[in-house]
Amino acid sequence: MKYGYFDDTAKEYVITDPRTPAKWVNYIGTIRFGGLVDHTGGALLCAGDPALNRILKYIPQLPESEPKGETLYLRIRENGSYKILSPFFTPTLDDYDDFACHVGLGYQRIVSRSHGIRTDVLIFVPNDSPVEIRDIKITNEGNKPVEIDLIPLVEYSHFEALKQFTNADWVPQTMMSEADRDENGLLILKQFPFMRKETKHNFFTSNHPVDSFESDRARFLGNNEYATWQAPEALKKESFSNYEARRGNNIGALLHKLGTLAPGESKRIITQLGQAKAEEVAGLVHRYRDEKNVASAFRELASFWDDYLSKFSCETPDEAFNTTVNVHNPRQCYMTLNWSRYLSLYQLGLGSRGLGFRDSSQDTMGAVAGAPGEVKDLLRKLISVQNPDGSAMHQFFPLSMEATEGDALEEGHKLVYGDDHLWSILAVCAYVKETGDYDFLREKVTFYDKKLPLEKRASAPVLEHLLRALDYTKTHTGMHGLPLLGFADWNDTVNLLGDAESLFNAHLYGKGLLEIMDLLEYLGETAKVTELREDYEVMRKHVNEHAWDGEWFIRYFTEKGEPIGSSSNTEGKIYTNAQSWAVLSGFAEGERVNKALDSVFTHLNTAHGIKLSSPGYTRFDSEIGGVSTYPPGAKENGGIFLHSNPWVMIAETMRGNGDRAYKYYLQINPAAKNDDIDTYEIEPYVYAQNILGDEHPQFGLGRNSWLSGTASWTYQAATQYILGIQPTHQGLRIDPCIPSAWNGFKVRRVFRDATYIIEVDNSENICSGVATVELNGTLLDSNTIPVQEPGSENRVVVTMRKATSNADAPPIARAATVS
Ligand code: IFM
Repeated sequence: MKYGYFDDTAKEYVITDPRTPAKWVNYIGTIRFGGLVDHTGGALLCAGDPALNRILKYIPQLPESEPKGETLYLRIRENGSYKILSPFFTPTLDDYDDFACHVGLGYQRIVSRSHGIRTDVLIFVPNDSPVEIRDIKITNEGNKPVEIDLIPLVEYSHFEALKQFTNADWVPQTMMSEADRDENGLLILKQFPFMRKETKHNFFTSNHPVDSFESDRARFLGNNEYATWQAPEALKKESFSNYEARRGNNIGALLHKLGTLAPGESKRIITQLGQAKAEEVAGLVHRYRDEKNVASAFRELASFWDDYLSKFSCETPDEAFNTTVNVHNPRQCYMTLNWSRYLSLYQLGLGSRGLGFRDSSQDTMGAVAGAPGEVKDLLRKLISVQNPDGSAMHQFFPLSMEATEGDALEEGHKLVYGDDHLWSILAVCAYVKETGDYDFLREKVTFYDKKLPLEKRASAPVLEHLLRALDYTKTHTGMHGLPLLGFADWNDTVNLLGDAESLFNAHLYGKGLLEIMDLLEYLGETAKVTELREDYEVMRKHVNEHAWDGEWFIRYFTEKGEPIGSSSNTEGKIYTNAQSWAVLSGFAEGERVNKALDSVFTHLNTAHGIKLSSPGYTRFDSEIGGVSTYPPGAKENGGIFLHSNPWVMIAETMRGNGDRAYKYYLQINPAAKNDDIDTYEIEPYVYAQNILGDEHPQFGLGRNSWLSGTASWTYQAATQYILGIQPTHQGLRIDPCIPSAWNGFKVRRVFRDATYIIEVDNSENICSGVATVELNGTLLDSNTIPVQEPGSENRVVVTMRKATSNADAPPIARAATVS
């Protein structure tokens, strides 16, 4: 609790000490307009694409004391001199009496008190407008009248984010600002690069008369910028210069003279930072100058989140689990749906990345219940960058829809990632199971072909795209009949040459086949199911014949047929994903399930989570690739790569080991890190991508928070496998695998527009085994509840029981999930 606490009633995390070990951030808006806001009020905003249309200049590598993107100054006038304060703590770093940054659902609210002045700033983006609102309330809480000036400030980036950092002549020569007054005399400061003047431009304004402004950073800081953000020269002057920048580092600094605030008196100023066409600016500005409209936009934001979160909520005996599953984890899933791995403090959205095919496919699975419409849109985009041969482009830029092969372009490597295309199968199947929108499978979507304009590209129904994905893997195998690795599989950093084989791809293919067979069975396409079942059995045979190492499964074969992830290796002997995915695919036979999962526990588990592999590679080896560029214990080289932890949880539930699955869940739950936060360092309210492993001297240090597949998969592990509430084609399946200490739990689930209030009784304290399911008072003979009428509310009572002898009625679930 050193830097803050969870406020479950408000669904917030509240940071009470701004000196956090790293910046802790939140996201506002969406990728259409939005970005991240840190806990000291800095912001990185963009519209549509962080690389191609960036608005604010936020340089994460600068010291934490620097303001980034946006800040706010207060100036108190005392006996002819000025006292400068930062209500956000940076950049003046003064002592404060109180500080609270409320990390909310799609908003940030920073409340601080210093020198008797309380500043309360609510920061958010309305659901339907490209504007960042900062609703600022200043209150004189002292016992003397105080004369106050308020100076909100933004610093712009060139819209081409990378150019901002690679060209220090062309960029500043093009950046310009202009001041406009509206019909009420209120100032609108516009900013644009010369070439974009006639199209959209950025604007910064407020609902209060502005005394004067600065638009050039050198003038604001002063003395050719040898002044600092702590003591800008402009703040020592009565008024700003009103200079309209014609080049240089463009900022917007608006000096508001609020006059004298009597004790107890408050003033409210609303700033707006937006991007729009010239003719649209006035309307937007007008709308959000009105306090009532701002309040109602904030209410609409809250109702978006209420609706999004209303699809699933649980009450279990574990409060930290409830908080994470009911609020923070699904919120993170929505942010990954928007931002993929593109824009965070770690993934800087500068140009080469875009949205990843594999990443975004997985992200959709965590957000599909809450945001099915947005998921469907993203699925369409993803499928449209699949190649006609069934493989997929690795990533695409959301504004231009241009796709690239990513790092697979590296010389000497294959041009594809061997796994990408298969992820869309899991994503589309999850979408149709959740929504029942089977028409989507028939919708025609184009294949990607860079050389052809969109209207000339071939197209096929979504289902055909998925079948081609399977076919690509079936027809691209190596010497053991296992799928080729390509440049890499899920693990981007093991880059083997030539026709190396990947067990991950084999398992993902197996899981994809299971999903498609389940779907086609439901659609009555039995002939195709028979054909695919044969493919499944062929791959299952290859895996078990070639990849069993004695105690665990092998992870790769090099092009010479040498194993990686085997006891015969000296480094990288065992890999987590080879074990968990052998269970998820259903390929692991008999006792191999238990042996593989127990090997994970014995060789890879640590107090901070499960490592990706062990032991780490100790020197750079160009034949194994990127993984050996990290020291042992970091990232994919034996680090705790959190994304792969929920896969082990899921596998454990599939063998019925709820206690082990839950142990794994708890050890990575960020909410549980709050007490050892100086080791972990990053936000306790979202999952990170990586924690340093036990081979590293800084074991336990987290990095790369927010944008990680951990969000989606941990959410799926918690809701669908531990609590066991699973959408299926036929209805809602209830199959919990919980810690035996739990006596039961409750869930409220909205599925295909009907509500299910589910109560699970586990008074026998077992992990799994559903004995009875009652729907609205009627006993069912299966643990899958058929889809109920839209709008209906349904009571579901579930009992979990041990089967003690053959004569007992056997549990109706958990019979044989693991074959
Ligand atoms: O699977 C990848 C992901 O696509 C990007 N981040 C790293 C992961 C593991 O290499």
